[in-house]
Amino acid sequence: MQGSNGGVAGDQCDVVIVGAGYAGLLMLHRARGLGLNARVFERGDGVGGTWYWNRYPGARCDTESLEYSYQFSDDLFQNWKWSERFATQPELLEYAKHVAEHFNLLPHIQFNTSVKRASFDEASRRWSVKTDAGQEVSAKFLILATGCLSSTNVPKIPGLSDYKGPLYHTGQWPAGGVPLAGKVVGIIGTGSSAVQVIPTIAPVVKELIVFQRTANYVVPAHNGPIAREYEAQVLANHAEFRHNNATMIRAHGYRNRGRDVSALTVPRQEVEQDLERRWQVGGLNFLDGYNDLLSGLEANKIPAEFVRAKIRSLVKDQSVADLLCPTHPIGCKRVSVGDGYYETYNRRNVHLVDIRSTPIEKITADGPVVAGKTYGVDVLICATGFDAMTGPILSMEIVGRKGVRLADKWAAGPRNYLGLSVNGFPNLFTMTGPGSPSVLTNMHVSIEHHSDWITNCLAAMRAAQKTEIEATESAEQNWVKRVDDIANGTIFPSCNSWYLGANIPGKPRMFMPYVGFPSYAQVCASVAADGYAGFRLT
Ligand code: NA7
Repeated sequence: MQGSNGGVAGDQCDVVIVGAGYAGLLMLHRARGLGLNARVFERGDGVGGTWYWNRYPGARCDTESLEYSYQFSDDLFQNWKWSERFATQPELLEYAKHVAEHFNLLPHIQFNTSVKRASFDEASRRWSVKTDAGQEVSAKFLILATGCLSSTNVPKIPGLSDYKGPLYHTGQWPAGGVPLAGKVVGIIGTGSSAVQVIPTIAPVVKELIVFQRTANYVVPAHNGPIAREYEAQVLANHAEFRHNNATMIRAHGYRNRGRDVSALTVPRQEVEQDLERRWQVGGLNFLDGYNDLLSGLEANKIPAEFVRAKIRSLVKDQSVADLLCPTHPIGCKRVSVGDGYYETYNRRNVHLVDIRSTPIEKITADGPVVAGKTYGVDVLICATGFDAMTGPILSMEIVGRKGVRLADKWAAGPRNYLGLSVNGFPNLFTMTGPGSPSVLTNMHVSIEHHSDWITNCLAAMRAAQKTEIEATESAEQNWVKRVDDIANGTIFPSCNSWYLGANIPGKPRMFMPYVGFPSYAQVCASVAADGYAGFRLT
């Protein structure tokens, strides 16, 4: 492994990192810390990844700001002040810029550049990376920090291209914003993005027509200015704060941790009191009270019914409330966090159209047609989510040993080892990809964990004078089975979520993330301690 800390290299470097979101930035910093010549390609014209693209009205994080922060640097952690309990998109983007500048990362990032193809050359044992600008760069290591929710899903509804008004996807929102005041706006989708858009724009638009396929569980955020007293406590106990959160199944929310007992063994009234307390606190820890709310369908019915009762009490028109009541197990699809979502349906200018019982038949020049009725809209918003986890990786043509394409290898679903490495694709690492806890966790913790693990691995290789690492086929098979077995002990496979790829027509159905950050981190640590067991090092 050669190394230099110089600027953007020519056509040879040690490491190519794809993506300058939070994962890519940290990986770049870490690789440079090892003295490697690392280069990032980023398709946007700035850093921030998810927070660069998702600029829709009301966009904010659903993990609390102090937890959704890089924690590897005490200096960085102590010297950034968040304004709100749940940070807004503009502030999250500022944070990414601040980090890039603070660690002098910008000279090593090439913006407005998409990687189109990466192939492993068996003669030179290097990756050849080709960009949309026609550049070709050769690198020893290829690290994909492409994010999990960065390939937008625009539904293939007949006639969509006939629509004459402006059409936007929440995940590709124009940087300058979109004028919506006084307009009739249609929005398709009621996931986390829509849950943030709907209450934000309802007061300014003339009419808002929401096309709902699946009703969603939304718990309150109770967002507001960050509590400075709490912030001071956290800053004073940074190491403990970081450690405690990493012991939680989703790597956040230690201060709201629950009891290690089944909800079914506790009097119902007591469980409901706990849920009410959590509802008043707000945030994603709503389901953390007991150990079986996400693993037992019977126990899961208690919080599900609790939220449905809340919906019925918050929404005045009971026929609308009925439509807004989800029927799938709570948490099976990602729970959304937001303020004022259900109450927004009490507004006279907000209309809910059920497209579960009668799907959108087509879209005409004027707008969507449902049950023979055309809903004329001035602006149409697709809040229809993403081809999650595998989408961003497979948007590039990745070719490993013996000319095998990753898209072919993953035709029946993603297969890898530790969610980090793929058999047949030496010296390739995926960050927060399928097979790792990723989207089920506080992403910052998962990102730091992966960047630490990869950095330590590269350092260990250098120390042992190894130049190539590749997951073995059997380690990969065992890992895929392990991820699947764990998921099968939970409620996750019981509904059609994007965790399973079920939102994308034709995508193989396979539960992609690993459930449980602490056990995952433990396995990764013991693999490294065992001299990278399950990997072939040459
Ligand atoms: P999500 O959570 O995937 O939500 C997408 C929404 O769009 C959801 O309500 C979908 O209904 C709906 N959808 C998707 N395709 C269609 C079609 N073809 N027709 C009608 N409705 C459709 O994406 P978000 O952007 O809201 O959130 C993504 C993540 O970002 C979120 O989980 C957080 O991690 C942050 P469905 O449920 O599939 O029936």
